[in-house]
Amino acid sequence: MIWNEEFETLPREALEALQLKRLKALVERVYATVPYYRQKMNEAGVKPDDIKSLNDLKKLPFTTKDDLRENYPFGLFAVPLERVIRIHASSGTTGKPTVVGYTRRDIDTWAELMARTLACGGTRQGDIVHNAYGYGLFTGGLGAHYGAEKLGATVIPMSGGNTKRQIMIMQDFGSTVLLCTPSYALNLAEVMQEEGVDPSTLKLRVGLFGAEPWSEKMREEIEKKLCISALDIYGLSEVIGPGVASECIEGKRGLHIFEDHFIPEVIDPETGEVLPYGETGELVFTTLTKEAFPVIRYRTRDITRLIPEPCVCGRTFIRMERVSGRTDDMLIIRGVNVFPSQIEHVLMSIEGVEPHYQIIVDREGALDVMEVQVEVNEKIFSDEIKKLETLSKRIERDIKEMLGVSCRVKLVEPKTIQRSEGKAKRVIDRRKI
Ligand code: DLL
Repeated sequence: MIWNEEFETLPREALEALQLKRLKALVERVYATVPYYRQKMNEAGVKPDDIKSLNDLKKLPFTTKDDLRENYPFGLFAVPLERVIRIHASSGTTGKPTVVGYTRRDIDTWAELMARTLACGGTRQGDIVHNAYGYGLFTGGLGAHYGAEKLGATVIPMSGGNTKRQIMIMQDFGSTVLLCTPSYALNLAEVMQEEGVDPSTLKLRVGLFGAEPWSEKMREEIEKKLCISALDIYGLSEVIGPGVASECIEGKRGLHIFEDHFIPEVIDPETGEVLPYGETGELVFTTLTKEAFPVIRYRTRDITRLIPEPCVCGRTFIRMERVSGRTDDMLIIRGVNVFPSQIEHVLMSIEGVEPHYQIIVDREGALDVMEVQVEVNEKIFSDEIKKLETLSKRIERDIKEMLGVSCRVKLVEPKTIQRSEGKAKRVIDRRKI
């Protein structure tokens, strides 16, 4: 179902005209109201008047996480604080969080975008939306909540954690749509099994999962274990939260970016050069309608590519491929670039290996060493030692073949790797460089 037929199916020409009009207004407003942006534009020698076509976007300087840090907490707000009715923040791995603000209109826009996202996944009025994204400073919980209400569905504001209770509520209230991170969806499936709850007896039909990278194999796993359709939804606090892009139930391939509100670009992360459609690089966003916290050419560090071909669902918005990782997730092991998603891909194609793993990187002398700890199922774990050894050797060989880097594989007992209630932590880097 398309929530906003008028905008989501705009012919490209009309869409681009709308984007240009909004872009010009944005640049003018930001130049006038945010000293930091004004200074950066002056340094780059570009004035609001220089934006005459969408192509001129690339004249504008990028905004990075460091720019946000330098202006912590409210320095990049484009409206006085009295007009900000909500604050969210995302926790970084180090130091201070990234802080974002919303005016009343921003909250309305966000609800509209999340209503679109839910509808994209086939949610409609009458659905019982089980929202297990965390409520709080994280944008997942409240973002999805307002969208579900706007759509007219019945929302259960579960938040994360307390997994057994989540399952009881799902059974008793008849939840039909599940919202949470993909790693938490697997956690739910596992606890259901432990508790003897057969997922096919639940009313769950579809899950909208995001906030962390996951793979096609993991989608299959979740679909099988929870007896639902699993769709990918994407967003980040700096741009608005969830509601930036989402997969549709009809196409289930690539996430539609809500281009009437955000302009995407994919750049070469080394040179900053804009790449043609189809090429893989770092995703960059410009927000077109946000009032309190607009961003210009924000470098997300997420790696993907844009898919311009039309989709069966009828939406005219461009799609992005599922995010395969982050430029800053990339591990450099003895000079070889390694993404956790590549390791996940190898693991998931091996029978008996569970989708629970952790990558531990350390340094022995001058040498990087990588250990992959991975759970195997009960059946394999009770096999004789020799079989387990053969299996770990096989995984080591497959990883070496795929990534060109050797690692140690440690098979661990079922349920020993810590389960996530939100974003899973896949990598522990103990090197002190
Ligand atoms: O994670 C917003 C969100 C909430 C998205 C709920 C989807 C569902 P942040 O905490 O600011 O915001 O983290 C943003 O998470 O830059 C990506 O690296 C990652 N991420 C988000 N969605 C996906 C996804 C929310 N579908 C960061 N696939 C982003 C891969 C994702 N990574």
